[in-house]
Amino acid sequence: MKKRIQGPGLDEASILADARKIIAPQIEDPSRRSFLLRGLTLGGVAMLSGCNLTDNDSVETALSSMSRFNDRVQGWLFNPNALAPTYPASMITRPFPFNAFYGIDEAPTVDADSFRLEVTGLVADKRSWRLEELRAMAQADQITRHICVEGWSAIGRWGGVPFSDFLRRIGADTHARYVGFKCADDYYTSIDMATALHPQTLLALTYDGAVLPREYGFPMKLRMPTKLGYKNPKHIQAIFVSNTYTGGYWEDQGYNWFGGS
Ligand SMILES: Nc1nc2c(c(=O)[nH]1)N[C@H]1C(S)=C(S)[C@@H](COP(=O)(O)O)O[C@H]1N2
Ligand SMILES: [Mo]
Repeated sequence: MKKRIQGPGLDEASILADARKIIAPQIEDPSRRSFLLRGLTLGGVAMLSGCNLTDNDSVETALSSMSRFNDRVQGWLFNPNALAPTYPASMITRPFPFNAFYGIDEAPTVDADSFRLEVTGLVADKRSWRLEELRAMAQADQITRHICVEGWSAIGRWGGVPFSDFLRRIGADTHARYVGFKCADDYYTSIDMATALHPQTLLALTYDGAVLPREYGFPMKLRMPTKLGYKNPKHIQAIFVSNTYTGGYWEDQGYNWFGGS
């Protein structure tokens, strides 16, 4: 059975190790997890992904399809009403760390007056937005923890427009799968609609009561305390609603797409 689906040069042990990494996080019950992981065969990988493992390309396709499957399972497990912890102002990390795929001096400079937020895709109202128009909407505030996969976390205070208010204002199709973001640097990402609508997901315009500083994402970032740092786009320039998977800057390099709890 194994031999039939195994093409020349395919390393069974490493394929199974990769497949286990992909399905491990989303199975909560540890006894079921070890059962599923121990029992996983190349035939199982082929079955879960609907791909024939005949060459390295099809292994890649199979693993990436399992990864999409894993994203969907994480989406099903996501509790849209569970709130991330919030903290008192005394616990804010000072100074708040900077992180990007470049140094702090290279953070993009965006001109506030000429800035327009582009809105495209499955939305009723595609007109672009000036910063003042976003500032005129009802604002919310949160003190939450940002967790970066590089091994640090920090508590910060962000203010801005609850993203679900914004999505409703632009007449977004909230049954669409994804909301995507393009940023003023080369960074881009996309998130699941359930997280986009989560009550703590904020289109953040301020940090600690002042205009969001350049290095922390001016003119706006999407703040999601339910997701890891790399899912929180800074310097947002364009937002689109879509049913097509578009990945992300880190996600396309192997980071988990769902990236959250
Ligand atoms: N546009 C853009 N957004 C980004 C990044 C980036 O490089 N560019 N890095 C991500 C990562 S990995 C982290 S940890 C946080 C860091 O945000 P901070 O500088 O406010 O700490 O931004 C995220 N969003
Ligand atoms: Mo990060």
